[in-house]
Amino acid sequence: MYAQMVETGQKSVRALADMSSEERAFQQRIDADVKVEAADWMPDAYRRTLVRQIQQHAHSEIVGMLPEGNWITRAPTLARKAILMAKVQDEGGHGLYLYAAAETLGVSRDQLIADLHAGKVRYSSIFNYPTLTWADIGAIGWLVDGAAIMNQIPLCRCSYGPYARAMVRICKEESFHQRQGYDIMMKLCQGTAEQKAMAQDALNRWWWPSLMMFGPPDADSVHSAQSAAWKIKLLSNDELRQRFVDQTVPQADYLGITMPDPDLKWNAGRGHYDFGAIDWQEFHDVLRGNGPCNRERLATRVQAWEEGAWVREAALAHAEKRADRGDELG
Ligand code: BYC
Repeated sequence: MYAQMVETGQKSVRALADMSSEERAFQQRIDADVKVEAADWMPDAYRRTLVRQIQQHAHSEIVGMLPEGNWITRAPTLARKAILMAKVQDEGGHGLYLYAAAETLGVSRDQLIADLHAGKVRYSSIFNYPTLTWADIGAIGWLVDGAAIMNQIPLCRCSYGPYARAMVRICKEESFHQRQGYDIMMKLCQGTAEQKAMAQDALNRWWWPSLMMFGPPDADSVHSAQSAAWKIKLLSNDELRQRFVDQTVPQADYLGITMPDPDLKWNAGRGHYDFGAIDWQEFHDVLRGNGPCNRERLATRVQAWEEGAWVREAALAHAEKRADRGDELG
């Protein structure tokens, strides 16, 4: 699939013969699976692509804390509350690893955050949907973290060393997140008819947005061909989406709930599930800022940043004091 993507993307991916000697040497190292490190020479466009993708990813983790964070005070038991708090804190940690990975490319974290708050850069579409019931917390862990793992496992092998290494730890934590979500869904599905209906309702609302997380269809994906040539993307948007559907449908069967898709059926010839058409208009509306919660999410982040100013100032003052005293940092 990777080779096919590079081939079909020939329009946007230049042949080795058309490259400068530096670019050619860079591409040959990528082709030989040598990791690119922060201090290595890299084409400006490779650097820009990584800054774009890694910061979008970092922002997604931080904004992604909000829909679930809303349920920490309403978790049904002490154990569920402790688990959810740990999960949401993990997402904050993922954001920090990813901002650190982006910083190795010569951008400052303050600038990345300023760009997010100014609405100049994206975060994942999925976090612009509301969490209406406790079952949504189960559905997010099961579906959203499940989709995230599917997308992120290949990123552990991507060509940029600092990003790939950050992803290894993130993926381990995402596995726990997915399991905790599925566990919530299992409890609800084994509970009363009303609880099972809550689980089905959450699946109905989160299924299609989860499929959109993988990005536009390959044919409309502007960055895929070049990112595949640079081995930032090892599997295509559609390929990952299909794998996610194939993995998740049997899990829904086990729960005894159904995807909200009348066209979903096993295709023995393809060895995959066929599924219905995704509403790409909805995806583009969300990307343009018109999803159900876009404004609320951004406003909450900006408010948290402003209210946290004193913490950053105190931390800086403390670090300066220690530096003046000649203390070792760390
Ligand atoms: N949402 O050419 P394409 C998590 C944009 S956090 C918004 O295919 P690319 C979690 C795309 O940016 C999970 N925008 O792009 C956290 C591009 O626009 P720009 C986040 C999207 O980059 C807390 C345009 O559409 N994961 O798991 O080759 C709690 C064209 O797309 C989306 C990552 O960020 C979207 N869904 O491929 C729980 C993974 N899809 O930038 C869970 C890392 C596409 O030209 N990122 N766009 O303005 C990637 O793997 C890739 O960036 C994507 C898109 C597959 C998402």
